[in-house]
This record gives sequence, C-alpha cells and structure tokens, in this order.
Amino acid sequence: MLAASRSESPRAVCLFRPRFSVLHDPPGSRAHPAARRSLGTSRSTFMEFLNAQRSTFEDPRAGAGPHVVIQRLARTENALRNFLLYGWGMYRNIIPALTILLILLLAACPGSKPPVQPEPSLAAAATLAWPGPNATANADVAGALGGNISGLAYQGSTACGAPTMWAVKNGPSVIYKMAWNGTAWASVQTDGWGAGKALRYASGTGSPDAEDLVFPDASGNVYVAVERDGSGPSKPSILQYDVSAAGTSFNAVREWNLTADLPTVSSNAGFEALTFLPDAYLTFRKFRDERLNKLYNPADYPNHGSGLLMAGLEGNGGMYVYALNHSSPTSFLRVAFVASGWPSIMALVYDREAGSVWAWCDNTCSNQGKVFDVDPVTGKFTLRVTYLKPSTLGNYNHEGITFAECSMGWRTFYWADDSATGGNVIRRDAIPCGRPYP
Ligand SMILES: [Ca+2]
Ligand SMILES: [Ca+2]
Repeated sequence: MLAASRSESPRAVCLFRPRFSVLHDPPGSRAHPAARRSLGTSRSTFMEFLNAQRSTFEDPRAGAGPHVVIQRLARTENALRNFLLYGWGMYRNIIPALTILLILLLAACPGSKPPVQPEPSLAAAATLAWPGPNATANADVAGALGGNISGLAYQGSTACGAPTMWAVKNGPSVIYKMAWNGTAWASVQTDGWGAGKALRYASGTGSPDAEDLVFPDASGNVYVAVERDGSGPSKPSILQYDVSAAGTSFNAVREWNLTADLPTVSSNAGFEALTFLPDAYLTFRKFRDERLNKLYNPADYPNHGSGLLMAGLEGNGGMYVYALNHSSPTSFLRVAFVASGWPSIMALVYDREAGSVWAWCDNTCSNQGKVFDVDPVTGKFTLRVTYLKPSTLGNYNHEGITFAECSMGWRTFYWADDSATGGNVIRRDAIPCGRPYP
C-alpha cells in the first residue's frame, strides 16, 4: 500500500501513476496487430524501466540527496524520450483507423445533418373558403359535348397559336380538342376534330374508359388514365397517345396495366385522375423515393422519360406515383404513395407555375380541392390546404379540373361536370396567381 505516511513525495506518486495505467492495454483492448508488432521489445523494455522509476520514487529507503535528484531527472528525461518513441510507434500504425473513426463521428454528428421534422398531418392543414372571385360561369357550348366528360387539360398559348382545351370522355371513348371562340370553348373544326376522335387500345380495338389526361409538354404526346375496357372488369391502366397524328381515331402508342400493383376495386372505381410530375421539380424539392428509400434520382429509372406519373384511384382516394418504362415491353415501378385523405379522388393537375399538385373530389366529398407539394424536409407530398368549392358552383359530378396560366393576377380555373347538368360540361371561376395556399 502506498500511504500518506511515506516520506517520499506523495504528489509525485499521484501524478506518475495515471501515466503507468495508460500504458497498459485495457481489458478487451483491440490494438491493431501491426501496432503491437512495432512496439515489440521496446515496449517491454520501457515498461520495465518505468516500473523501476516508480520503485525509486516510491521506495522510502532511496533517500533524497542531490545525487538522487539528478539521477531522477536523468531517468525522467529517458522516460520522456522513450515515451515519445513508444507513443509514435503505437500511433503511427493506428492513424488510418483514427482518421476513419473521426470521419464517422463527424458524419454521425447531429449538427451535420438538416433537422428532420415530422410530416404535418393531413388534419393539420386548414380548410378554407374558395380563394377566387366566386363568380362561376359556364364555359362551353351548351349541349355540344354531352355527358361522361371526366378529364380536362389546358395547354397554354404558344408563339404558334392560341390556347387549347382538351377533354376526354368515356363511353364512347373520345378525346376532344377545343379552342376559345370568344365566349366558350368549342371543338376545333379542322383536321377532323369537329366531333372529337376515338381512343383505342394499342391493338386498335376496345373502348378505354378514359377518366383523365395530361400533356407532359407542348407536343401531341398525352397520357390517359383508364379504368377498364368499356364496361368490362377493372383494369386500371395508363395509355399513351400521339394526338398530333392524322386520322379520326388513335391507337395507344404504349400501355401500362397497373392492376397488379393496386388494391382490388370495383370495375368503375379504378384510375380517375392523372398528372405528370417533371423530374426537375421532384429533384429540386428533394422528393423521396419510397421504393429505394433515398432521394429520388431519375437515373434509377431508365427510359422513364422526363418525369413521373401520379394517378389517383377512385376506389380509395390514393395517389400512386409511377416511373413508367417506355421500352418494349413496357413496365413500371411505384416510387411513392400519397393518401389524399378523401375516400375518393376525381382529378389531379400539377401546376408548373407554382410547383403544387391540385386534387379534386366531386360531390362524393361535397366538391373540394386539395393542394399538395413536396416538403423539402421530408421529401413527401404534403397537404397544404383544403378549399371548399365556390358557393356559386353547383355540387355536381365535377370529375375533371384544369387551369390557365397567370394573367393580370388571376388564373382561370375550370371544372368538367361528368353529368353535364343543365347541358353544360365546363364551368369556370379563378384562383390568384402565385402559391395556392396561405
Ligand atoms: Ca376524372
Ligand atoms: Ca369510368
């Protein structure tokens, strides 16, 4: 026992002891084998030397004359020199491991990552009155389109022409091309568009139950959401057409039958809504790929084009985000799923100007609109606001929506009434330009 009764300096003993303990491998030590080899004999010799130093300091018989002090100083110098040599021999072999450990610690440091906030709940977003002038009016030629119009798509004006309004009808399966005649949208009378053009499956047969459509760009390339063939069994699909082609009907250029990826729904409760999400938007907003559990990277989906398709399922109100492989044969991968919070969904439109997605539910939900966008923190489509219908809009079977570009602070907002109540199908009001939620 080293007690305070010893005449030798207890302070020197106390200061020296911790240094001995550091030099012993602790239980379970995992010193690198190379480090152990390099230490070799020098370490053993050094330990013996240090123990001798400690014995000298701790031995009360050693005395404390000047020669002893000089001897101790000389030995201390040797000890320091050997310690540096010993330490360098040990640490030079474990420097790579220490560097890797430091990098891992920095990567795991909470301050090196952006804070992750919980996704706002659907119930947290406000439900507000319609933000527009609430002056709903008819916007088509009464009696011209008839019933079963379930999808609208507005294409803005270009240097080559005026805006175009497109519409799809199921039963019979027809796509309409319309131009503004000064008071209403009316079918284009050129190139055989007067009564619309029929849509077929790729085989050239069938009557796709078309419920929504989207143009990813200003060309004639269009995707159509389909519930089934005519009145047949459920077959939720996305069909691609080139409506710039000549003729009175179009055969699908490509087909994706997504039935296997979806819950079983009744034959007329399949895809009712469809929109296109550009890759540029998704990557800018740090959209999260739920399939690969990482940030969405378009390069992970060869031949998918320049964006993803978001399709709404009438049977459960879900919004399914797909990468469609355009190679032959076609295939698909689901990248994400978004719950609308409704039991059903009728229309989807991605707003390129505001970077938001509008969803609409018809009289099943008392006619409401919901605005989603990708929260850059969570990478998920998140509900921002729910809008009640304009009080001047009848609570009808509004299964399609679209809106125009910004003009004079407002954007004209359109609905398609599948039931053609009163003979009119297309109705309009407006929403303010800019971000569509407070
Ligand atoms: Ca629809
Ligand atoms: Ca249908």
